[in-house]
Order: sequence, then C-alpha cells, then structure tokens
Amino acid sequence: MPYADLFIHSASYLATVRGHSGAPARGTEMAEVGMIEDGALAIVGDKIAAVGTTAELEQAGWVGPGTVRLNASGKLVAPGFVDPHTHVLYGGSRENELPLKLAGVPYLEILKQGGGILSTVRATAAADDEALKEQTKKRLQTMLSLGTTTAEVKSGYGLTPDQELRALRLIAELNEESVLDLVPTFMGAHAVPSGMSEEDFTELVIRQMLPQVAEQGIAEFCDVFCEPGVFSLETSERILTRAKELGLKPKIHADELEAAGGAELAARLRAVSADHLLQASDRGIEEMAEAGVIAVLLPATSFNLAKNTYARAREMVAAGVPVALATDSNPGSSPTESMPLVLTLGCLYLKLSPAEALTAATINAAHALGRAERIGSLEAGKQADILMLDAPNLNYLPYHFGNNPVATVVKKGKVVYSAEYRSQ
Ligand code: IZC
Ligand code: ZN
Repeated sequence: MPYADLFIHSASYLATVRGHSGAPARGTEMAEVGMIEDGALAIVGDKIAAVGTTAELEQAGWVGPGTVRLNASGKLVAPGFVDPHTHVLYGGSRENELPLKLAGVPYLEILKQGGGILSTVRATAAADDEALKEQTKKRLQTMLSLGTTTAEVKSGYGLTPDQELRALRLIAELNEESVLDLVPTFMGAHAVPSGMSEEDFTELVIRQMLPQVAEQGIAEFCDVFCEPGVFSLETSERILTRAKELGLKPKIHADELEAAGGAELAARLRAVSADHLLQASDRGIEEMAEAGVIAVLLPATSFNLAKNTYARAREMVAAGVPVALATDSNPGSSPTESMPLVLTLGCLYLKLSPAEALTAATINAAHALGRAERIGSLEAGKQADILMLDAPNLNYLPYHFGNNPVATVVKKGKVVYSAEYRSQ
C-alpha cells in the first residue's frame, strides 16, 4: 500500500454522498449523504484511495513522510460540485435587458424583438476565438472558486453550422486548457435565427449541423429549447430523435414557461435529463420517474426571472424522479456562476433538505452528465475532486448565503483554489 500524497483530515463533517454511483439517488435515497464525523480522505495521485474517520485512516497507515496534510477542522468536506446545465460560452452580456425586465417585458418578448438570445448570438459572432475563450475562462475561474469542478457547456449562440461547430471546438479547447472538466452539449436548436422559419432552421439542424457534430465527435449530448414560440414539441422530437440515431444523448429544456408536454417527451425519448420543468404536468412527472429521466432543476433562473414560480421538486422526489441542481449560467435568464447560491435557492424555494440539495448538486448532477462512475461522491477509486467548505455542518452551507463558502478546492488530487491566497 502506498502512502497518501495528500491527507485531508479532521473535517467536522465529511459528506461522502456514497452509494449512489450505480444509479441516481431517488426518493428517500436523496437524503442519504453518508456523513462521517471527524472525517478524512487519503489521496494517491489523482484518485481517492481511502475515506473514513481521521483515526481510522491514520491507523491504517496512509500518512507517510511525504504526505501533505490539509487540516479541515471546523469545516465541511464535500465532493466538488457538478454543474450539469450551463451556457457559459458566449460573447458580451445583457444587463441592458434588466430595465426591460423590471418594466415587465417578458423574456420571450425580448427574444421576439430580436434581443435576448439573438443579441448574444451577435455578440458571440463578433468576438474572435481568443476573446471568446478569455471571457469564458474568466467565468470558469469564477465557477471553480465557487466549488464547481465539472460543468456541462452548451453551444447554441452560433445558430449557423460554422458558428455552432466553432463553439464546440472552443469548448473542447477550453476543456484542455482549464482546470474544470467540461462536458460538451450541442444545442443548435436554441433559437430560430432572424429571417428564418422554424421549419427551415430545423432542416438545417437535422441535415447539416447534427451530422457534422456527430462526425467530428465533439458533443456528447444534444439539447433543444422546447417551448411554445421557440421550438415546438414536434420539432424538438424530430431533432432529438435524429440526434439519438447519430449517437448523441438527448437532453431537453422542457416545460419552463408553459406546460407543453416536454416532460412526457423526455420520458418517451428516454432522455438523460429534462431541465427546468416549472410547468411539468403530474403525468409528465410520473412518466419521467418510470423512464428514469433526471430532473435538472434551475432555481436561480426562476429567482432571476422574478416570477415566483419554482419547479415542483417535492412532488418529483415523492414520485421517484431523481433530482439534480444546476446554475443554468447564461447571460439572459441566469447570469450567475454560483452553485452555492443554487443550493440555497434549492432549499428555500424547491424545499429540498440540505442533504437532498447536496445529493442533487453532486452525484445526481454527475449522473445527468453520464460521469457518475468517476465523480460526484467521495469514495475509494473516484477522482479526487474535493471541497473544503467554511461551514461547520451541512445545514450551514445553504443557510449562510450570498458569500462564497469555499475555502479550498482540490481537483484531481491537486489544490487548485484556496481562499487564503486571495489576500496575498
Ligand atoms: O441567453 O437567454 N433560456 N436559453 C433558454 C437561455 C435561457 C439563454 C439565454
Ligand atoms: Zn438553459
């Protein structure tokens, strides 16, 4: 047995979130976070070698002369957050929409007038590769400092074959160049470009974009903004069916603003996840549970649209739908990078318990990205993506909000962020 390279010890609490790697946590399993008091982790290379109490791991002989020790006393140790729904590759920003929003102009009305997503499409096309990567790297760095160690990133601000392929190529480059692991999703069907019909654009997505994306192997998932006034249920089904045939796994923006049968479609397609779901029907929720579709809930979007409508997470948990949480980080409806904020909103407005929210932001989020065998929990053999949080217990994490609770981020066994460095 080798000695540990890194030994994190004396954690007030260590939330392992263990036991859910084979299948997402559902129902009462979502509250099982495998908590260890006075917890410790032995890390060898980029992997977790052992998990237990500090005394157990010391007695087992993990700590040797070359072992670096990190004292987590007074802290909560948890898996790195997994953010399974983001649109962080974009040019510009949209603070100009804030006064319109405050005056009551609806999100889709701004889009219909050529603003919203379409204004970000223009800003993204205007930025050269380097500028776009620089802006995105800054957001990724913010995410890392807030505890996110793996994130999904969608294309969708290109809307032409060239620009969509460029976005996916840049996501691949950013994955190589940044500390976070990024998971690429093709979302050509994000908005219908000005001057085109939904039908013509859908043909472009199906006949040109999807085959090229599949051939280049640069996306794992395909997503569609299924919403009346954007892409209809029928169009969404056509696109996702073709995507599946080409080997891309389906995800769907479903039932966000109107109940349109998106949850039912996700179940029918056996989508990996259905996201948003504020207006999902009872039947849609039941069918998602039967089909094992993960509900990726985005409470920061509800909060930021200031509509006082949140997804019915309690009904979903009761029905056996596995629930995950994500930021939806994007310049229009959720301009934030903060998973800690999402955990707070998930508790306060989705009524998840702190334990359920943590499960949703770690192992269930990892399942929503097809990565649960490698990340999302603290178990021997898993990648060493670990947070030391300035919270004496789990309740404190969502309770104390609006500040960054992250003290230290370990990614693949290396300390990559420490709050202490900030003042130096
Ligand atoms: O830029 O507004 N909802 N897509 C669907 C978004 C929000 C992103 C945006
Ligand atoms: Zn989204």
